[in-house]
Parts: sequence; C-alpha cells; structure tokens
Amino acid sequence: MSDLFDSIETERRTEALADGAVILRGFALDVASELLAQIDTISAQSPFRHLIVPGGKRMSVAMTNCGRLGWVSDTHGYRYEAIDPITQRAWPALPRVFTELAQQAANAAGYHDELSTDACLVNRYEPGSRLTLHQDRDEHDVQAPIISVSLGVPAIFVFGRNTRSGPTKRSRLVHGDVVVWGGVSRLAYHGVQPIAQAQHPATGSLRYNLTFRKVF
Ligand code: MD3
Ligand code: FE
Repeated sequence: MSDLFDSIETERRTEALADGAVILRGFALDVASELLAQIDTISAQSPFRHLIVPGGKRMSVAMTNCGRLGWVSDTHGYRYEAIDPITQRAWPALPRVFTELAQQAANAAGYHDELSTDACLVNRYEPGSRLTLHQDRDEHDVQAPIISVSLGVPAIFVFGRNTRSGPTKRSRLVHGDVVVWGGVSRLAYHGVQPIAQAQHPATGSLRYNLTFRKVF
C-alpha cells in the first residue's frame, strides 16, 4: 500500500453522512490497541458466539457484550438481557476507555448530553461475514445517539432511510473510524456488506465493531 493511501486512511476529519449522522474519521486511532486488548479481556469472560435469529439462521457475525445489558437473539426473538445466557453471569463491565471514547465522540458530533451507555455490543467479522439491512429498535430510548467504532479490516457499510425500500448509500469504514447516529438517522436501515479478505496489522483478517447503546 502506498504511503499516500496510508496517510489518507489515518487522517482525522469529520464527514456528514446523513441527517444527524456523522463519521469521525480516525477518532479512535489513539486508543485502538487499548480497545482491542479490552475486547480480548471481555471475550475471555463472555465468549464470542454466533447468535440464532428468530427465523432459525445462525448469524455470520460473532457477538458478545459488555455493560449492564447485552443484546441477544434466539428463536424467541431479540432482546436485551442483564445475564449472559452462555455464562449465566452478568456481562463484563464497560471498560473506562470505552465510555470515555464514546462520550468524546458524542460531544465531537454535537451531542452534548451525558451519554448513559446501558449496553455495548461487540461484533466480530471474519471474511464473508455480513449484516443484512436492519433497523436497531430493540432499545426503548431511540432519542439517544448510537456510537459505533470500527477496528481492523475495512467494511462497506450500507445505509438508507427509515423504510426498508428507498435509496441506500455506501460508505467505507476503516480501523479507527467512529460513527455517531442520532436524530432522524437513529432509525435508518443499515447493514454491512460481506467483509473482503484482507489483512490488518492489529487484527489479521478480522473486523470488530463496538456499538454503544442507551436501552432505557
Ligand atoms: C445506524 N453494526 O451492531 S455500525 C449493529 O459495523 C450494526 O457492525 C454495524 O449495525 C457494524 O446493529 C454497523 C454503524 C451503525 C450502528 C448502529 C446504528 C449504524 C447505525 C443504529 C442506527 C442507525
Ligand atoms: Fe445495527
């Protein structure tokens, strides 16, 4: 890869993505290695697992959680739970580096209220893993923004409007990018295209995504 391309991908800048949605390019770069170390600690306690969606299919993205609540899915539906169904224990605590980064990102995107994160969903993608177009509406509070942090190999993120049909846009998210989703974008349909085979020095062929959510 050229030095020019490298420097473009490590530049810090703000991009408006949609109404209420902002990409903070490179915002997490300074703490990326700390975030990855915390992901290892979290997944040593509550392991990554491929959840089953209500229709019976196994998700290609592996997930775990930290914080007071965690997002889970099984044949009965999607919901937030305080107890990890695999370990039968509370989810690991939210690391300070997570909450500080999420708050700073919310502030940088113009959301000045104190961010009270109930749940942090940790997604792990292998080559070929994808997320089909969906809305995040298992949260009772859809006023608070969702903060997402991308780590590792790039992803093509797809997002649309508040209906499944209608136009979609694509945006490439790379290691260190943070996206803040608030306002009308909070209920936008979105997804992730199948992850391409690639290598990142910090994660090998994997991509991780953290999302910080206020559930209640
Ligand atoms: C727009 N994660 O975990 S992050 C998810 O890259 C999820 O793992 C993707 O969609 C990922 O639910 C996308 C960006 C994102 C996250 C939450 C949103 C965009 C969003 C919620 C509402 C609108
Ligand atoms: Fe989502």
